[in-house]
Amino acid sequence: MKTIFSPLHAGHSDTLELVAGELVPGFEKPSRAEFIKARVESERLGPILPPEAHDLSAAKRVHAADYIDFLPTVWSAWEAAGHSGPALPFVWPTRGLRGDVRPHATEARLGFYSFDGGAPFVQGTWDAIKSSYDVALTAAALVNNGERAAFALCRPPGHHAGSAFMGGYCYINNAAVAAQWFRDQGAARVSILDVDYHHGNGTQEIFYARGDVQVLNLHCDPLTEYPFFLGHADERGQDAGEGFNHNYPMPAGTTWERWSAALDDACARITDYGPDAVIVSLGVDTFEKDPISEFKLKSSDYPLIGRRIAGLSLPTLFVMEGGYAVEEIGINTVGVLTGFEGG
Ligand code: SP5
Ligand code: ZN
Repeated sequence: MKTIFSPLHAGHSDTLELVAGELVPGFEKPSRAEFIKARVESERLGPILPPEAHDLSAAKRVHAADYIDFLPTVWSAWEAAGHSGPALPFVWPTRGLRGDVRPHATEARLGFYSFDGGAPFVQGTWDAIKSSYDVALTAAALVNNGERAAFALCRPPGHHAGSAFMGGYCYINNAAVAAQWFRDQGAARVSILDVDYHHGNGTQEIFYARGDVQVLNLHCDPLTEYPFFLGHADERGQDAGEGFNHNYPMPAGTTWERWSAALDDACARITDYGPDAVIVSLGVDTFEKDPISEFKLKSSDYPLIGRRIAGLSLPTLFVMEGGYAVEEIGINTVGVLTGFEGG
């Protein structure tokens, strides 16, 4: 299959994130994408192509326009306010505060448009976000034009970004953008299968009241794991979306046996739903050696994921999400893709 990749991801580098009382170097770093790209090449998965530039209208189909318009302004406003290090929020409009009045100060807007201190901005961040969006839409077009599958090597990832907020290394929700774009191209139904270790809270929020995009999430139980405040099994969708959201929270220590049973169940639901296309939010932070995660999948498990997804026999767009064991991220990610092609 073809891979879409942009070198502009690399400008989103030398970040910091706020984790449990500490500012630490960002786990979501450029070498992630470079290791994946190198493995795509060494495994001869297929051609690696650059993205085509898109305007932001497709982003505004799933995100608030004011949120999308804010993102390109952050770094210059942050610099103009006298800062030189990464831009991060530190105040949020939680319950009891006004979430309906947009503040003027950049440091306040960062909190207004985020849910955590895990989506930093440096000088190259906007160009990386935009390139990641272009990568997703370019890969989606390949699938829409008849390719059985395509790989959007997105960086930064997207699944924690909601309609009007960033967080968890995510800014624009690439998978959600692609799902809406498929709908706008005429797909009647689209399924999003999120296999990242963390719950895709942004994707769930965006489609929660809709029946035309089914969302299935396999992840660590939010009672004990980030993003903590969404992703429970009783979240089934609302209104027209009732019954079209499915969460599979699993405990720390989960291995292939339990995880693959959830995958089988999710795949059966996709088949029942009968979508025109499936989008895989492909995180490999389920890996046993992932530095921030607690699942225990092995490298040999990843091709089996691809094979199971291939069994759906649907046009399939893979969108890169998380995975922080940098040495093995290429092996595991491309393992899913070669497993898909072999299956
Ligand atoms: C796309 C994606 O995978 N985003 C994940 C964001 C996770 N942010 C919280 C990181 C918490 C790190 N905790 C370290 C615990 C080490 N045992
Ligand atoms: Zn993750």
